[in-house]
Amino acid sequence: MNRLALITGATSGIGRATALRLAGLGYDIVATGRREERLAALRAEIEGNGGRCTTLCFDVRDLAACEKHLAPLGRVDLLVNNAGLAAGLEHIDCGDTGDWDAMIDTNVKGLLYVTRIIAPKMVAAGGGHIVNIGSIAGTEPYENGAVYCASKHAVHAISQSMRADLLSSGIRVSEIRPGMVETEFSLVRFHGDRERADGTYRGVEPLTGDDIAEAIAWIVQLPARMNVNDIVLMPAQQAGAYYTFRKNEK
Ligand code: NDP
Ligand code: 8X3
Repeated sequence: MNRLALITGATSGIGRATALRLAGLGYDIVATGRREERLAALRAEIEGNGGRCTTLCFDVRDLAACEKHLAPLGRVDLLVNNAGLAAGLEHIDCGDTGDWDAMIDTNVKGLLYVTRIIAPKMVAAGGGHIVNIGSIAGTEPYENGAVYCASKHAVHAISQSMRADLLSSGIRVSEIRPGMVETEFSLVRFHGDRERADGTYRGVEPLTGDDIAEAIAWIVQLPARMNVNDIVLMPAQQAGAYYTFRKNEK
């Protein structure tokens, strides 16, 4: 029987790359997201490569939908809590409260809802691995990013606590905290403004979704006695939230 990996937010970026990479390692994939046609395309690609993929289309902010889709799953060996977003980039006095709700409800509450349904299955099975996608924003608060940074600080705290909670059940918890990764992230953050989104990566070679997927593939293949608690992955041109070297700029 193949191992099963559940990846939230697999319709683009890091999640999609991770689903493909883990399918290549022989995992059966359960891929989630809200965009049905993207899920169908992912499934076709995995199946075209000889893998197995189930797709579940729902919003992680909706607890009832999480329960409806995830409770029927059997054994889950690996959960990648990836679904998330940044919405807006403004000073706190100008922020959009709808954006704030979206970030907190998705990045924090959505991750908790999914974990609450899957972790007991791992406890019952006597083991498993949970990989949470945090961010450098989880330890480096930056101007204009109060709520996104708060949500990723929460992911960082939750990851540490859940690691302790699940230790005696043989469940490993790892957190990956990337810097700049070129995905749909900035397009979503800037509400579809392509020019502004592209500006994020001006003069920089950012990480790719495949780079993060590669790290996840490494982490999950380590011997059972080993765990990566926390890994910060950066583009070579970025040292931190405030330090990016952009080529061709003074
Ligand atoms: P993308 O926008 O490319 O992918 C985000 C994924 O999350 C999509 O599959 C999207 O699917 C899903 N998602 C968003 N909201 C919901 C929701 N309410 N319910 C279900 N799924 C949802 O961005 P990334 O791949 O970059 O982002 C993945 C994770 O990586 C996020 O947690 C992000 O915070 C984190 N991260 C990203 C970095 C970057 O620079 N790109 C750096 C550090 C961390 P759909 O829209 O179909 O629902
Ligand atoms: C995404 C990277 O720098 O926008 O988490 O926080 S950053």
